[in-house]
Amino acid sequence: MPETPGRKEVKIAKPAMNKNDEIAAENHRRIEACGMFAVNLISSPGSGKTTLLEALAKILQKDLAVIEGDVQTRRDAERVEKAGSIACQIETGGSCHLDAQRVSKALDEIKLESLSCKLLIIENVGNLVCPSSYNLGEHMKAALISLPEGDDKVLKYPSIFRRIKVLLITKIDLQPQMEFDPERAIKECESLNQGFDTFKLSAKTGEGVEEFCKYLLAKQSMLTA
Ligand SMILES: Nc1nc2c(ncn2[C@@H]2O[C@H](COP(=O)(O)OP(=O)(O)OP(=O)(O)O)[C@@H](O)[C@H]2O)c(=O)[nH]1
Ligand SMILES: [Mg+2]
Repeated sequence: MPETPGRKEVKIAKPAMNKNDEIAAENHRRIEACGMFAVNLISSPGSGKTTLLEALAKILQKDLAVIEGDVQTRRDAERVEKAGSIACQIETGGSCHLDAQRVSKALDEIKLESLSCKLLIIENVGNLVCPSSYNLGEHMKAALISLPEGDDKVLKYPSIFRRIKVLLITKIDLQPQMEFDPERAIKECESLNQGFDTFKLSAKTGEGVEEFCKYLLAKQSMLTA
């Protein structure tokens, strides 16, 4: 293009997200080639992500592989391994979310292509905001809200609730002690998102866990049908 005097051509850099999405697409391709269904599990710290994964690991054993994301420590991966599943820890060293590049390295570390798991669950760093913008290569995002957090969180942190395919209302065993109206959280989520399923569960009593497990396995079998 001829240059107009006084005007400078400005090259616009590719947005950072494009690179992430490219790597996420490659992660997705690798996961699908192994016949696994992948979930990106997102919530505030302490909502019960790892406790749910321990409960799923007890049922699924080596049919489940988990990638754990935390700022620091290998604690969550150790918990999942102890419960019987394959686990790999990502320590972000400060970052408040996982990205596709880190997950790609973790897929290498667990030797994805040599596994014969049905499900891959990625526990994101405990944070309700930042993880929502980064695709990791998953088939679906699932968000947890636990009863002690309060039933008003969906509209306060809408970005993740717009993107989820599953809403998990956790620590349901605490219902008698908590002023938490599950229907309020579900209704507010419906105002943002018309395509999600809901499970109310307790990883402590086991309520709803088997049902959620069957749901995930049904999603996996649809991949290979
Ligand atoms: N009553 C009750 N407590 C639960 C349940 N699930 C988890 N907890 C408790 O909640 C606390 C936090 O659980 P974690 O599973 O470590 O939470 P997390 O979401 O993995 O936390 P981060 O990895 O730090 O983000 C622990 O003390 C658990 O025992 C549940 O279903 N009922
Ligand atoms: Mg955890």
